[in-house]
Amino acid sequence: MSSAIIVIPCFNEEKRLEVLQFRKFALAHPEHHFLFVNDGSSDRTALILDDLKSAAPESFDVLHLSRNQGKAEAVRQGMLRALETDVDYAGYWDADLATPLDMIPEFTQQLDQAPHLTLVIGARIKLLGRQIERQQLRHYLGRVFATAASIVLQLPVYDTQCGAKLFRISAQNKTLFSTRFLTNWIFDVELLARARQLEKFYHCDSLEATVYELPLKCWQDVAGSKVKPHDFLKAFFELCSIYWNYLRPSIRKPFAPLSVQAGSDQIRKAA
Ligand SMILES: Nc1nc2c(ncn2[C@@H]2O[C@H](COP(=O)(O)OP(=O)(O)O)[C@@H](O)[C@H]2O)c(=O)[nH]1
Ligand SMILES: [Mg+2]
Repeated sequence: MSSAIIVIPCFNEEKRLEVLQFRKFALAHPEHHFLFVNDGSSDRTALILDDLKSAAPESFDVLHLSRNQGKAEAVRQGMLRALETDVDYAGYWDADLATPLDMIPEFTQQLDQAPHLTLVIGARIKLLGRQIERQQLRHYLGRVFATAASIVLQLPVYDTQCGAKLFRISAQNKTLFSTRFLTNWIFDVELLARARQLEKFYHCDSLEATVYELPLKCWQDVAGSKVKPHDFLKAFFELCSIYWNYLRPSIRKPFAPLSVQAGSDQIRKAA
């Protein structure tokens, strides 16, 4: 049975963290593990996470960052540690469980069934027979943003911003997290832009062939979001910055060297 480690970024989550849901899932799925990243929270988040860990250290671990650094850096720190772990897959998931934990086995199944896939991302598509409950304004703003992101990336991706993603452990995926992100809330787009660079400079397989968007059965906007209305405006400027720093045709050097293990495979393939 395949195993996964899921990074949960947490900033002041004492009111939203559904500890019981995590415990229940961990009991039913001992093959999966959680790494909570406490991003310098000033409430009781640290205590709650430490309790969770001491009750079941085989399922839960906590990384405490001494000061708040934002979701992108918290996820990056967690993923760097997760990708070094002896499991099959590593991913990240929003702490508010907008995407329920029950979806994790569906994500792992996709990677199990299709060895050519390196990344599965959740997609919030409002179809009949699914429960996608999103505030109308955020849905429409989100659709405009997603369309702009897809144009900038030149990739027919539907939903870059869903907070549930699972990566196959590979040197290529490690490279994606190797340096600090330029953006915060839209680092998911930056990740795909980085992967686009690996395609261009190291002839890695194309994102069209290796990324799978999994339409979620259930997703729910959870109150208490830290995203503010002006973040949407900021997101469009950040999108321009992603284009400029990663995707403009005149770029001659990738954001980071491909790590050695993947490098030798890929360079052999390119030769
Ligand atoms: N590490 C870190 N995580 C954050 C921060 N702000 C939000 N998050 C986490 O990011 C995830 C999504 O946050 P949320 O406020 O629900 O954003 P939304 O769902 O996009 O509206 C949750 O796991 C939060 O704990 C932050 O400053 N640092
Ligand atoms: Mg949320």
